[in-house]
Amino acid sequence: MCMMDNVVEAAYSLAGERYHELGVDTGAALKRLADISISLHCWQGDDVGGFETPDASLSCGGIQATGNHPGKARNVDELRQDMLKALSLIPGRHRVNLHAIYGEFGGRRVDRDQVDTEHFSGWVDWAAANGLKLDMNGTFFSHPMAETGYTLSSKDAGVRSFWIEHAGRCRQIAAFMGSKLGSTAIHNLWVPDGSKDLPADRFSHRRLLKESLDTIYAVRHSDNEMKDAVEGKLFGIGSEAFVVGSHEFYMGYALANGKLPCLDAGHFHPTETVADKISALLQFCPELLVHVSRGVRWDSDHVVIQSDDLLAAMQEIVRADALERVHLALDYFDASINRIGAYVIGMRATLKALLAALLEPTRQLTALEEKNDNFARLALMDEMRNMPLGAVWDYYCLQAGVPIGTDWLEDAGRYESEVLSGRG
Ligand code: RNT
Ligand code: ZN
Repeated sequence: MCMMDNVVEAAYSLAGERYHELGVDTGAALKRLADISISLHCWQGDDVGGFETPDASLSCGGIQATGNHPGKARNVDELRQDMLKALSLIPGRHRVNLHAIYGEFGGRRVDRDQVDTEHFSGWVDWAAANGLKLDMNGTFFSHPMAETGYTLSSKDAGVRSFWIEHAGRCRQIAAFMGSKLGSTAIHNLWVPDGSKDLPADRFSHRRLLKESLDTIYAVRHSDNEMKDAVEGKLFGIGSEAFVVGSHEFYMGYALANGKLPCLDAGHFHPTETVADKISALLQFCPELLVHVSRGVRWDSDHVVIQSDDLLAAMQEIVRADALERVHLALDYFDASINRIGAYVIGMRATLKALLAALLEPTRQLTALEEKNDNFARLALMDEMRNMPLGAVWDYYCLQAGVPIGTDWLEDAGRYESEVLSGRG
């Protein structure tokens, strides 16, 4: 044991006493934290380009990665290597979230209506070999059939049926992942459909989207293999005036059809937060998917940090005793910084926010509230910000065998100079 380890253990023990005074058991909190798996999004590793063709890149469709930091993954092997590097700097056992454009197509052009389980069997083997589970997303953007701005809600029946076929195949792939890896895969559906300027006919597009979804979900899969989530949005790039799949649309659809609403933290009006929506939706649906992201002005996909919004969302999940019911998946893409760094910042921030929530004296806060002692409730909430969370987190990292504190920066920097900088 090195001296640093002693310091971390001593700090943890003192921190434990501070939390104990408030009736919080740090050991129990760390046990609960270790049980939480977050889905790591593959698309941060290559700026949402995918590997369909050698020159694949993110093109129009409501989302955009900005920046040209060198070293992005150029193929599946590099992406896997990068994600494993990132995961080696993050405590816990996690999942990997894939998109249809990340299949292994063997250099052939495989269109979206042809994508199949065989293109993902390599991912399944890789996940199994590395103790990971997988989740899946259909890719309804960066494609000529999405160029009008409409996919599943297009007025063109041919366009709709192309994307319905795609969705069906991606759900099948999710079921394949879930059954092979013995852990339900979430298939999340997000389509970019909408328009830049005022539409004359919102109703028909929404009716068509609903019909397409009904057709897609008429095919049933076992819950043990896969579950469906649907993700709404307020606006996107090129869909500023109208998004067909708005929050209300998908909330209605999910509740009426037993699907998981997916709340993306960056997809609401700036003064709205997903935190407040969690306990509302959990009254009506058994499970939710949260896309952990960070909105900055018009961008909904900045790297996640320990913002107030993130902490509030994690507190809501813990306070509602809903860790089993809320699935967490990161969703952001920043092409302007070291991409492994981006992964690790977001994962560690989310875990730290969860830990802060797990270390909250929720029972005391509720008791104060029930006594109408709202001054004390507010004071205790604010004092919690200065509790030695970092000491508990460092100890967790020590136990998990991952770098403590800022030690991982050196590691990520070395990977950048030794591996990433060699990429053209
Ligand atoms: C887009 C949605 C969606 C995507 C990913 C790549 O606004 O948030 O979740 O970010 O599917
Ligand atoms: Zn999202």
